[in-house]
Amino acid sequence: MFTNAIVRTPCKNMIKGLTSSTEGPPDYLKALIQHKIYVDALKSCGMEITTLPPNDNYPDSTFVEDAALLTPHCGIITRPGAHSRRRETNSMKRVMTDFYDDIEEIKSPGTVDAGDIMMVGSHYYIGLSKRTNTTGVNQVIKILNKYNLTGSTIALSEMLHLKSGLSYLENNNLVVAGEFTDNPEFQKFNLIKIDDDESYAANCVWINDYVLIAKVYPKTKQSIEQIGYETIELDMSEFRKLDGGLSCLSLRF
Ligand code: CIR
Repeated sequence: MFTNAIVRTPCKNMIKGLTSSTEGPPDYLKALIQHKIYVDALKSCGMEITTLPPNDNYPDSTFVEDAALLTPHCGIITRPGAHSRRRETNSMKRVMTDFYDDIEEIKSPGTVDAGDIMMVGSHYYIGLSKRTNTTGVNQVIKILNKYNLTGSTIALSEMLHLKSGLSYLENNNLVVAGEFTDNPEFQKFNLIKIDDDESYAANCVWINDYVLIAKVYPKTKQSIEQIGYETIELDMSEFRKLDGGLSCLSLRF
């Protein structure tokens, strides 16, 4: 059960955000509307929302998920792998003190984007990616262990982040796409396999038995509804242009 979410309103400079997409820059006004609808969806799932103000110094700062890992026992400030994103953590630190007594921090030369970290109960899968390095992974695992939590590493080579292709929907249900589909680590789960033509939809978000999914990916929607969840479809077109998905837009705890 999650009760809180932290989000950050997109800034005008989001049009300069990092991307591998060829779709062109996002439409800022459209992104603002999509973000508002996203926040309304979180509220409809019972979440209390803390909204951080837009910050034009950091074009990608609306993707708050990467700047921190919030566990039931401690908050961890990350050290994002992209230089342009590194100081997004400053304001995150301040807001986390409202919720956590224990705040830990990833230190140089470690880098971690928390989009690379997937929580499954008290275990955390940590992607070794272009953004998250081995030193960063080891620091995360050491911190988790201190709070009786565990972590393990998953290597990735194609996706931006671990959660670009994996979403845990509780009750042993795991949405999986692309390079993770045949990974032996995940075969113990009830796998909801996403076809390549819908792989963007693999980034979805379980919140209190609702699942937020991107619009319009009918096969994914049907598979998730078949296992008993109510889905809420959200238009993510402008965030997709920056390689961002649904989970990236909030920290849920
Ligand atoms: C970036 O490249 O860092 C942003 N444009 C997108 C970050 C997406 N975050 C995530 O998947 N957790």
